[in-house]
Amino acid sequence: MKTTEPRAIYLKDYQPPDYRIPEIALDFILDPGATLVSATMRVIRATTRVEADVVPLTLDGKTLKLLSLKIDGETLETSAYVHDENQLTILAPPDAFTLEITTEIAPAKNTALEGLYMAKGMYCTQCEPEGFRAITYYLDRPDNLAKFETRIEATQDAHPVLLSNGNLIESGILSDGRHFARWQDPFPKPSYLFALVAGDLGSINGTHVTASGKNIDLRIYVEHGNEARAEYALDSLKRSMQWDEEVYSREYDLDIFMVVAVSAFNFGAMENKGLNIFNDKLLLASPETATDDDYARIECVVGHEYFHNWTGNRITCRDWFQLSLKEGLTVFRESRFAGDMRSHSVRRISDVRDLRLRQFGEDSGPLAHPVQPQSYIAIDNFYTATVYEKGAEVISMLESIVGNENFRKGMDLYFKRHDGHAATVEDFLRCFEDVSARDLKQFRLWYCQAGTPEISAIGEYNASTSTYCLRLSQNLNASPGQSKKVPMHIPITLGLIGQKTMKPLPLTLQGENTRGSDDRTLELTTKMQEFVFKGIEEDPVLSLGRNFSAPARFHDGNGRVERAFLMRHDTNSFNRWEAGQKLFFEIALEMIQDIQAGIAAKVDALYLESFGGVIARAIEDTRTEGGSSDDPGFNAQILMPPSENELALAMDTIDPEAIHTARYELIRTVASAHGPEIERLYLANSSAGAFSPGANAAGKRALRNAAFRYLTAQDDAKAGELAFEHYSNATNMTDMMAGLGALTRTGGALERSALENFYHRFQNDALVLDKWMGVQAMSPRPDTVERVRDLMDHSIFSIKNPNRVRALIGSFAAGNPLRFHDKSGSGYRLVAENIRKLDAINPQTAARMATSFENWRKYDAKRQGLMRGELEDIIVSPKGASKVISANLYEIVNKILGANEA
Ligand code: B3K
Ligand code: ZN
Repeated sequence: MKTTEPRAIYLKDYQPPDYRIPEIALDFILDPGATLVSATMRVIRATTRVEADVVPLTLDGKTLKLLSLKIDGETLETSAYVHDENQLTILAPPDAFTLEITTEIAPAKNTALEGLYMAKGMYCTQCEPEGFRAITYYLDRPDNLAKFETRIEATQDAHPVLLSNGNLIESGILSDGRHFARWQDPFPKPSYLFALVAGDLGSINGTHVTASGKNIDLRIYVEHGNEARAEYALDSLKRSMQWDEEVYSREYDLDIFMVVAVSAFNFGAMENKGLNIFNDKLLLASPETATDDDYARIECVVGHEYFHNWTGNRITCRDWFQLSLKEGLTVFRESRFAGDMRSHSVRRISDVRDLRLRQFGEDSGPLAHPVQPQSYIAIDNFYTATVYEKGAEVISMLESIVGNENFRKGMDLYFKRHDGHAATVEDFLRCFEDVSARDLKQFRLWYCQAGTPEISAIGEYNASTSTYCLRLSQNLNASPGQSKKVPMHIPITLGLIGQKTMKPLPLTLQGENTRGSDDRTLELTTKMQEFVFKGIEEDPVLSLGRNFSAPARFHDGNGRVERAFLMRHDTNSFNRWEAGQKLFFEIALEMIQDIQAGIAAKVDALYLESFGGVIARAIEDTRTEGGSSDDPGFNAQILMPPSENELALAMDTIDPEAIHTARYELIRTVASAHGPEIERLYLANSSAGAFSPGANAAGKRALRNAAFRYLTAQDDAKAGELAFEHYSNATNMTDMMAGLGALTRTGGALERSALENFYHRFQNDALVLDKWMGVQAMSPRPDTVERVRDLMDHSIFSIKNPNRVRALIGSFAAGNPLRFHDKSGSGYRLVAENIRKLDAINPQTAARMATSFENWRKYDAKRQGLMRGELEDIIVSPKGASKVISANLYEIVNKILGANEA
């Protein structure tokens, strides 16, 4: 815990360490209240910075109790070192020596869930980014790579399974009846990749034979009784391993790959070498307990953590400012994997929605930062959508600029050149410059400049010369700490569709001799550029920013008629979806204005007509399954309007009530206009038959549930009955949740009955009850805040478990804008109270939750005042003195309150 003004760390201050620790042997004698950790390390003075005769060695620690300290077997005199619980300095160490440190830690008291902690009687670790220092004093920084050996000693009955990184080299029973295991990891790694698990766990096993014929032993450890629910994760793991061999020629390197599910975890999962640790929510699935979204997330997170073995573990980061080097790249790899496993268009749509919702919001507010931040107070706060999702978009742009072939060559070179080292973003980009002979200096700005570029297009068709002149321009607004921006290197993919023929036109630039393709990527590198296409024989409609070719806002200059046209005729499925979304946005924004002016809002006829076309096509696709039709998952996406949170992004002053009213009204109007067709779609996609988690079956469920949303749009008694029937007849969790979701809108006895039924059915299953809490927290009904408060008193809720907190409070804050932003301030109070309570228990989770207030300045004065009041109350006491809060929470709240204050 810190008070105010914790120290910031700057990228520009990076220095390599004065000493290296190439080897460490750890010995854990596990005990909930007093675990003894003996660390024996070989320390060598680095040769690069040896000017002074004597260079002290400073090691990081966090709330540690030092029991003993030896150098080369001799206890060190107290005058030879200084220490507190957060640091240990040996004043005049020799040039090379063995250092033995014994510390005592209390895993059972560790509620922050970093370092070594306990969850349901099981010991486990989370060391990224700086948790290892809560285990022993160490050079806890990613540029120190060491070979680890780990001995674990524990009771046999409560902790029969003892795991760490690498290969098991010895195990046995001790004279007092306890037992031990020794693990050795041959691959040097930074401390953030260390892991230990000790518990009473069941497991499922599998094998993967690599392309070169090596057998890899695969094991997933779970609580006893959950084994069958880990099968999908095991299957996903096998497919990930194969995919990385096929697409990147990367094989796994150890003989065994283990994954452990844990019930209390601060985020999704962690890529520790050979021993991934997963939040159980992202590992366990069965048709009765997991939705299709859960299955899809498990598949891609298992892939993500596995892919880190090369992008993150074999090649790690020099310092935490390079975080996107591993995270952006691994999200990129994960996305491509998920697309290959399921549907590229559906995955692209979901990536873009997520990016706009979380990253664009971040980029336009007080927490905006570049993909490579320049400073931080708590590095935990920089595991953000910008570093991850925008970081992945940057890789995707790099691929389109250098081309697929050079991209693969550049990746090969990166693996070859930097394997076994801690690298930087520059090192990475240099590989692509070297293979492609392209200068990526301007492209590098994507890592340095925060904010979302605006790209505007003005197209002009000249029938007499058969040319189409496209003027593209870019603009990037100032962001905190960056007042002046320079033009970026932006790939812009586009197409032209003939208005008459409704066919794509070949894109040949003036001066080119060969006929161009129907879809091409232009590179915008200056503020404004003109491109003239020749041989354009008819007036076209511009399809700009295909597949969302850059993380930007695209202004294509199209009107509603063109959008409706593209919704139907664009040959790029992403842009067909995008045209529908844009049309919806424009119409909804107009309705919002009417609502604010007290005029009855009317739905545009063109939208209703276009929507009719989409349904007709979806029905047709359902009939012609397997043909050239769109997949059902895509049709589900194109049928669903943007969420209230997405609509909020388009407003200068966000009006949560008007947004809610307009969106519901639009859905109701569409439902009334196309009721019979929507019903046909609902019936044609019934969920009958054996359950499959695959893309097609999941897509059909999504499509049917999209139709179901419209069929229950009136939120009246009839809708309630249909929802209850949908819920009661459901044979899988996806349909059950869709039914429950509708019932939380319609309310009444049927809602109560379904919620009770659900609770009794799953009362012993915390993960499923998280969904039950979440769906209630997202109800638009006026009593939701009270309901959430009641649920906080329910025996299943615990503020110490991040899954429970995210399910209840997180769903409310992020998924219920109507009630979170209730004018009374009751939603704000609820969330702020929990942030304050959480901070004393788990600062990382508290800080993350505080970002719910990030865009407080985009609301009206009253709401701004209420939010600011809650934020101030987190950091200052009524008398004006600073409160004692964590550095994590301080950094976030201070930035949210302070920036843009001018
Ligand atoms: N690398 C971890 C994230 C660690 C977050 C620490 N606050 C999981 C991942 O991105 O794969
Ligand atoms: Zn990652």
